[in-house]
Amino acid sequence: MTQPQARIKIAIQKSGRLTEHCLELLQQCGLKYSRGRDQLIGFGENMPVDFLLVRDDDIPGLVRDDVCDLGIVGLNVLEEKRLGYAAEGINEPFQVLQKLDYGHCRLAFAYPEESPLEKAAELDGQTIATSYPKIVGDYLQQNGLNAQVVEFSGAVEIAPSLGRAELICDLVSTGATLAANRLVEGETILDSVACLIQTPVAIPAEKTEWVNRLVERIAGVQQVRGCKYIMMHAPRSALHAITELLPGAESPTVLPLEDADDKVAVHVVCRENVFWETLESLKKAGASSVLVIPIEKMLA
Ligand code: PRT
Ligand code: ZN
Repeated sequence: MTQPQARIKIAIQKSGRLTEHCLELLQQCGLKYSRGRDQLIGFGENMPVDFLLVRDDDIPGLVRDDVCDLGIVGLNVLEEKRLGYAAEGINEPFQVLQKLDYGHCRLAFAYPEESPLEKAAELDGQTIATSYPKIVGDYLQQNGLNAQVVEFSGAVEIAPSLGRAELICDLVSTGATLAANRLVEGETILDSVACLIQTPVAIPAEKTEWVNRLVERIAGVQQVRGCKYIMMHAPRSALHAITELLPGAESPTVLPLEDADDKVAVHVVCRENVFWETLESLKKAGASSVLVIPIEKMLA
């Protein structure tokens, strides 16, 4: 039986934009779990892996302090915390193992529609409201800009209308929140995505096997999620053009078609997602009966 101290702990967001994605990822790694009565811990039933459900802001600290071996958190939160640690002289507080395929957003400046400001170079002397004062402060310093930063812990987008700031720097994904507040998006200073992080402390021997297995499974799930199996019919003469159109395609399997000398069936694994635009281009290039099929598991 696994000793209690050999169980792996992974910190994930308790309730927010990353939660469902993180739980789904762990399930796809084969983890079956039950939730504690307080709902703050998920106990792995078939692997020595438990997860802690916490606020996303607490995840970097839990991993840095080795309370958890692994964590999943947005790069925006990580970067803000990393700058905080760096200011205290603590370098490399966590290892970023992998960027995941969810939680995409960008940290960008935004200006009121009627503002004469248009680009970051015009920020001197302005006041910027943000929940990410360290990232914004670092950007200003790197670019030799002399603006003031005011920290807002939420509802940053209303700061200009409250007269607290001339502009904001906040996370954007669709842009709907900015538009609803009559703000115009400016320069992006950080492209963010959920990241898998690991404690800076050496993993004890009794845990390494399962930490490595979990990390490998996460990588495997990520790899396969972006992949698609594509099948189509194509004129033999268009084969080259069609292969060029497929994102991240490996050498295709080309099969003859019964009663058609000039046409073949093409099967190919694409290592990137395939969008409608690509299908339309394939059709234009002569392909027909195009099928895009998700891949469940792949062993390289
Ligand atoms: O309670 P807890 O502290 O854990 O949660 P939280 O409220 O701090 O975080 P949460 O759940 O809102 O977001 C978790 C993480 O998701 C963030 O740290 C980002 O890494 C990522 N993420 C992705 C986003 C967004 N997209 C996003 N759009 N986080 C926040 N937003 C907000 C943004 O701040 C703005 O208010 O959504 C609004 C803008 O969205 P659009 O679609 O209108 O542009
Ligand atoms: Zn938070």
